[in-house]
Amino acid sequence: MKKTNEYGLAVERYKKIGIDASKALNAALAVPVSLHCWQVDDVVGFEVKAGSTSGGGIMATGNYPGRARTPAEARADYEKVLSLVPGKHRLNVHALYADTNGKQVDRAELKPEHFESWMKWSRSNAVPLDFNPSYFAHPMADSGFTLSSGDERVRKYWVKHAVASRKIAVAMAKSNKGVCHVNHWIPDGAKDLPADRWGYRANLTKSLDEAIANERSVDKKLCIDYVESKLFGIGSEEYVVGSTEYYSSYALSRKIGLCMDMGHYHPTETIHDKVSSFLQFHQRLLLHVSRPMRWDSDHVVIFNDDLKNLFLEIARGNAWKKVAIATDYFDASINRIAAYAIGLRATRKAILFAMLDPSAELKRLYSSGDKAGCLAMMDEMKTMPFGAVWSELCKKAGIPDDGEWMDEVRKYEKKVLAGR
Ligand code: RNT
Ligand code: ZN
Repeated sequence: MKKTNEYGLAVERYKKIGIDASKALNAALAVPVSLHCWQVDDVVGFEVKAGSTSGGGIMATGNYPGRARTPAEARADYEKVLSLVPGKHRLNVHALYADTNGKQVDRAELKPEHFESWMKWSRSNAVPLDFNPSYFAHPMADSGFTLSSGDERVRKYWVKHAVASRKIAVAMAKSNKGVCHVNHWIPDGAKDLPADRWGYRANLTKSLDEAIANERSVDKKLCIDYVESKLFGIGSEEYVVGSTEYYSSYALSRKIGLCMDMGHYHPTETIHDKVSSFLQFHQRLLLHVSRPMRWDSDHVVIFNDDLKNLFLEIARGNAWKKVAIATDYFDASINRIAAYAIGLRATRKAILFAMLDPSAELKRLYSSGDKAGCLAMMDEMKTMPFGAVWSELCKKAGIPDDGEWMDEVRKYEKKVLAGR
């Protein structure tokens, strides 16, 4: 293929600093990003509900028209999204997106058959599935506690859901001839000072051990479990049972994965510095790529410093094999297909940006004492002809370039979304 002039010049510029842009571009395309199923419908899901429920501490705000109301509508939307985002993708399905043909199926009773249509879609689109038990938006979660509940009936119920979910994950892994990443996030926590911080955490340990660590019926080579920590939620401002300290320790002691969500820390705290700490000891990390705005607001991900710094850290530690990347945000106030495309394109851009990092040279400069030279180079990387490499990446993937894809969204909005 003939190189465009702009790309050819960019290749030369990167070559001058020892970077092979075409190699970086190919490497960036190969990193799997798991697309969250829940931006399509504002985390509502397709369950036939058992009763009124509380939200579980998360909330999508806005009422932009065009929300997907059925699995078929959602899948049509994912297909549109996938035509607008370059690179390798997976689809991250939540248990509350079960496709049960109008039948009410209790979460503790969910089986692989209730996700058969997802697995079929996954195979025919060559998009492997990941999975999440849904421990929220359910009458059994109304007390604010699930796996950590002091009510044995409630606790046992969610343990059952966890095991059922992990079996579904194994079926998904087999269907995709690979593995399935399973993320456990629970909303458990207290709005105000709990009298007993200890009991809930002890209960959670007991539940996780029953559902994961000591559960022998699930193949751990196929079902890769992660636990997601959090600092606060709506209605759990004072105390969250599954804190970072708690889950980091749990994951480490039970040899399972740890999930870091970019919105789950103090408002000015970022996660890039944590990667090299956790990966000294942990086996693997799952990253929930999100954008907090003053709180865990789950804004659409953009190509900002937080995102760049996160992937730069993975590149500088060559840790791509130890991290799984998944998007997690939901904005109901703008076109949802565009929300997906913006966030997934930004994620892939940040991966490419990291692949183009002159890590070896930066390390050499720094360790030789030339800290100013290192800082200068880091800053100058931001104004390299990155856009030309990104355009080439889009072209190679057969995906519309910046400035082109939004028209596709507008057409889809007129043709499909407007009719909902
Ligand atoms: C909530 C967590 C969790 C959810 C999804 C829907 O704060 O980030 O990952 O967003 O499971
Ligand atoms: Zn998350």
